[in-house]
Amino acid sequence: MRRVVLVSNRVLNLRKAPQAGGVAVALADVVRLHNGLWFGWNGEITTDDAADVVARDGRLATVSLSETDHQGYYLGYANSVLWPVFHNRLDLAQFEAGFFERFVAVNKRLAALLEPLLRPDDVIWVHDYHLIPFAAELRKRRVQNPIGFYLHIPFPPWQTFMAVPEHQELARALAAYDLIGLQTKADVANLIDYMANGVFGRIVPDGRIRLFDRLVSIASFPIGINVADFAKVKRAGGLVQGRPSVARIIGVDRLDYTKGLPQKFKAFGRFLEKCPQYRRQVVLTQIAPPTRASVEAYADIRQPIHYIHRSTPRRRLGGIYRSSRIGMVTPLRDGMNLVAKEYVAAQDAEDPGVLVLSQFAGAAEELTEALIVNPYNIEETADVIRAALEMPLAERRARHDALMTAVRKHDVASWSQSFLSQLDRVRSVEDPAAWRAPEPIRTALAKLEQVMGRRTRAASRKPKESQGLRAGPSERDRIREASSVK
Ligand code: GDG
Repeated sequence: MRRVVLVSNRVLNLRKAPQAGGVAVALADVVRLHNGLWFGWNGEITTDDAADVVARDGRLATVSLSETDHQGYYLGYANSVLWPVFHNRLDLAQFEAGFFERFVAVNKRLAALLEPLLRPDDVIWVHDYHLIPFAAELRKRRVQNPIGFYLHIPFPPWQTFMAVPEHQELARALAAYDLIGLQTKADVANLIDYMANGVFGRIVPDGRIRLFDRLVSIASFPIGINVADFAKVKRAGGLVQGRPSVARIIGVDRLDYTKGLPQKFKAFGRFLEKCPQYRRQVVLTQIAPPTRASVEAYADIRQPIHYIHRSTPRRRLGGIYRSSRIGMVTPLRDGMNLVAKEYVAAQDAEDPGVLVLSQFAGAAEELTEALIVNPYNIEETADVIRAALEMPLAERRARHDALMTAVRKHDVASWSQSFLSQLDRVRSVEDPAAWRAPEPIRTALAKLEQVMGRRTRAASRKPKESQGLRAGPSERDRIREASSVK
């Protein structure tokens, strides 16, 4: 059986309970499902020499980072440039000299450390924005294996992406992959817009995109959860403020400016103002484990509001979800948001709670039966909290049923399987390194070009009114059509 080599910034110790963080949670599941090797950073910071040693432990191969690498690559380019820009927060991006060079250097070093561990029939699956240049670095080392990339965060509108000084280098790096997977159709549209408008990407007849000298396939693969982990949970007892007569609203978000915590607290406050009869009847419990505390933009977001400012054991989370009347998932921008899916999966189908979901979470594309809100609209969100609390049982059941169908449809197993089989398909078209359109297509294209050439010449001789007509859909529409979700 061929091996799947997962590469991600952070590798978790599989024997320890998973910590907060969507990517790590999902990959821990994938590495258990597939015959896999998981390569990446072990979370430790060491001296330069120690950073060049790969530690093997069963399916894990990990390295540490030096202080300079950690500063420039992780805290710097990945989390102070790419994370804010990809979440539409250009105002928070720190375009500092040296960050990008360090980012590429770390990717180069990691690629060099992985290469000796690779086998000819391995399939390599690289995860997330930290590692965009990883495939290009492997290709420079003549690695020919299929390499796929999955972006866990949103892809921004093309003009936002063009603000990144190194956007062309990033695009070139993306072109080294055979398949790029994104969370949603909206992200696919954004990336294709960027490729068409920003770096002259062109569609080829088989639906891939010719970008620089490579052919790359793009599609959406909405990530999911391990439904069984949450489906059998029991209600949590003894939780802070967990009196049975009190309805709980639950929020679980890494402490991050994209998660919209201030807006959530404001909406909850506004709800209590508007509906005083609910005072002391409803509590908001917010679990907010701290992350990336040394990135500057994260320093300001601790609120003087009561919340659980630490990580909660995963086995307790399910029970907390199940005993909460409302799951409040209101990020300002989110690639997917697994908490929304976990909340749904943990509900009692006979007496389910209600999911309130931001329209800006990727999950909103699938979870259409949630109560969808604009998190910036405090007034509306406050009203939706009330509507959720007062929703009749029959409607709660009907919505939950539909949501559960969606959560089951794209669970973590089908997510990884569909990405990997698409990568196989893409590679089997032909060897992309030596890709040329098949002979019949080349002939057909040549004929089409001749005909179009004749038409254009004829059109330029025709009277004015026919000149504005287009022969067919625009390049952008064609690219979008050919790459829409499989
Ligand atoms: C990125 C993208 C995308 C949270 N607090 C605790 C805890 N968690 C777990 C949750 C969930 C995970 O962490 C968080 O995942 P999210 O998807 O909500 O968000 P990100 O960490 O930002 O993940 C996101 C995801 O990647 C996957 O592609 O959905 O859009 O931003 O599983 O349960 N787990 C424990 N204690 C906590 O206190 N044990």
